[in-house]
Amino acid sequence: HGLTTALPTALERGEFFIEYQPLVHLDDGSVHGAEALVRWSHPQHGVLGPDRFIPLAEDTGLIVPLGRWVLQEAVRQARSWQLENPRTGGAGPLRVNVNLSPTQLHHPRLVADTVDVLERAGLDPGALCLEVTESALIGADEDLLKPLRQLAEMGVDIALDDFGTGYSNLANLRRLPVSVLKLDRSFTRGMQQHPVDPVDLKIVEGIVSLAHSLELAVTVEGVETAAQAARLREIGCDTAQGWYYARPGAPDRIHSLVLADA
Ligand code: G
Ligand code: G
Ligand code: MN
Ligand code: NA
Repeated sequence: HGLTTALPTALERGEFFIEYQPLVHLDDGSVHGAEALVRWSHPQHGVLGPDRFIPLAEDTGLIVPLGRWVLQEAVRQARSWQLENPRTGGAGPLRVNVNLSPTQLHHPRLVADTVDVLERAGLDPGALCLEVTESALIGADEDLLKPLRQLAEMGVDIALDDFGTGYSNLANLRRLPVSVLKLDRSFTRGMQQHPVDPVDLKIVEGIVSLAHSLELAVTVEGVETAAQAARLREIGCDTAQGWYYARPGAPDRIHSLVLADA
């Protein structure tokens, strides 16, 4: 239908834009970084979320140029937040998370493109986190993992997104070049109930303890209330993302939050 025909030229027409949602440290609420979330400002249908067009972009191959554009924009934006931060005088600890879809993971230029984008923007590889879904890495062989391993060796963080929704063998985590688990929102939801869902609580405690024993950091998604945040901090989760802190928004919003910390 209409979206399918308009998608291939939407990039040239400049119809995509990025919103950023902060990731905060659970211990003190300070900003750790932000996740880049792409949107399509469609001339007839208005603003469309990624669920409406990412699957289409995957099927048509447009995800490769679109994903490269998101990476380039997000990396430039991160560098600009760092430079604007008077506290750090441009060195800046602020990081940016970018989602990678399975097709991008298989693309032969993933490593070269990423290195190129980082160098052009002057961003330290350690300030970039690439999010890959658990399902994209299930059964991944060494050929698929090699580019991620190379990026990890350069200092890029790799996060396992939507963790807990796939069926990965937990013991397999050890062989993946990941440094962060992003715990799926479905677990965080159980922390919001009164009383807290005891099974969800046990699962989250177990995952956090396993993750930490493998030296992985844990980010929790979908934090909507102060009570949830407090509970997840007690359990030992490291960073959090959710409407309680901020909805996805314009890049200036992240800048203001960083300044408020400073
Ligand atoms: O923006 P929203 O919070 O509705 O995100 C919905 C989903 O779209 C999330 O799972 C997110 O990972 C995915 N998504 C957002 N931006 C991108 C992107 O630039 N590339 C890919 N591959 N997925 C994205
Ligand atoms: O990559 P992923 O699909 O997990 O991307 C995050 C998605 O979750 C986006 O669609 C974003 O708008 C949404 N989101 C972010 N914070 C919250 C929250 O606190 N609650 C809910 N219900 N959704 C959230
Ligand atoms: Mn994500
Ligand atoms: Na996610």
